[in-house]
Amino acid sequence: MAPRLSDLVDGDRLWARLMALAAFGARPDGGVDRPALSATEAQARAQLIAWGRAIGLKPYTDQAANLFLRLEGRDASLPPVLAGSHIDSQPTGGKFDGVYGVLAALEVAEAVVKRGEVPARAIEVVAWTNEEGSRFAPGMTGSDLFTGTKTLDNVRAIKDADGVSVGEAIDAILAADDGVPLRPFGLPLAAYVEPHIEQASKLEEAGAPVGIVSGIQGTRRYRVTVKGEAAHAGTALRRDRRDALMAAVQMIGAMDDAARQPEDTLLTVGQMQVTPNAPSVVPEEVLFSIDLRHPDNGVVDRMDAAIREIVAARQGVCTAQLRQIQHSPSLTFPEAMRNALTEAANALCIPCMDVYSAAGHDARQLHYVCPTGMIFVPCRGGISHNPLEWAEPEHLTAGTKVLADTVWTLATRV
Ligand code: HGY
Ligand code: MN
Ligand code: MN
Repeated sequence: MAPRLSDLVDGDRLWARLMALAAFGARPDGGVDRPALSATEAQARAQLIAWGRAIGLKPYTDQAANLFLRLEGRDASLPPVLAGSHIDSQPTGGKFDGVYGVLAALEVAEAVVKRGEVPARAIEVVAWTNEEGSRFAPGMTGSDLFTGTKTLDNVRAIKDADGVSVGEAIDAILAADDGVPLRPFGLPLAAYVEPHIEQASKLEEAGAPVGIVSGIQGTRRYRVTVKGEAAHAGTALRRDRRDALMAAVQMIGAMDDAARQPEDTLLTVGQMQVTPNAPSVVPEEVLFSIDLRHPDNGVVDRMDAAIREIVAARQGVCTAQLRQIQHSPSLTFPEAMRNALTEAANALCIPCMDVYSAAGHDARQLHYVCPTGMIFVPCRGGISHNPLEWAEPEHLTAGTKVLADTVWTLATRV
């Protein structure tokens, strides 16, 4: 009897590649800073392409610079099975967020090649562009463009803090590619599976090496611009001031209070730009971000109304503009996909449990175009978006084994 595909998963090779990819954008504290569409990401992309080509995978890309590594199946007319995640990181990122999913998928492809049996469907490894949204906001623009939820013009116009547009950055990445053909967006898919670290501590607390993800919580993201007037900190009387930062602080305080009651909604103001940002000048303009999340769409929508009301009511003598840049309702992955993943784990006698994703992932977009599922593995203390992010090799291997047997089942089913 042919070995199970998972028997050919090589955890040491997976770990070695994880550590090798972590070198691109390595921080002195052990973390990773690999901004989307940056030179360091381009180097990591080239390394992925080289690994893929060495095992017979054919690279493809698209106008979003998403990277696909394709292992042909017996029937090229059948939609492929896709697996992967992203390789861009937060500025204070870790070695595993995103990259684990891409390299687990690559490991599965290599196991298929070693097995020597060609499945009916092609299997493709994917690294989505700009999942994190830290350099270019909002994130997930690669999977948004692939699935048609955003238009290329709008995405290309997004700029980073230095005024570089997504369009310029994509063009530079594509120009640096060596013989990687472009494909249109929207390739029909048989299924998509995304392995990822949990970025919370439910699996670790339960002692489960693998989580079968039931769904992803909903989110709305905003940018608020408050405009006032620059003035002298020593001579401008308070009654004459139009202080944009004080108005913003009032708004954020009121939003924080509103988010605590009645349900504790996750509200994060992670980014703030003050102009002119000079100690002795009354701030004339403030731009701040809002990241709002909750599993219940009704709670997110009620907070949306509260935020809009607070911005309007707390402008004072300033003016304020709120712009929603993302709205993704909470979702539940299909039962059939979750069952397939659970059956693969059970057949391997790998303990698994259902787990909900509080973090966002590209699987959110793929869910609306093909049967989609996610596999989580524990990360130490649930720490992520932090250089201390860590995952145990045996858990990463276990998740990859579950991915392998699930992908094989999906790729041999026609
Ligand atoms: O923010 C998120 O949920 C994802 O980790 N980028
Ligand atoms: Mn991620
Ligand atoms: Mn992340």
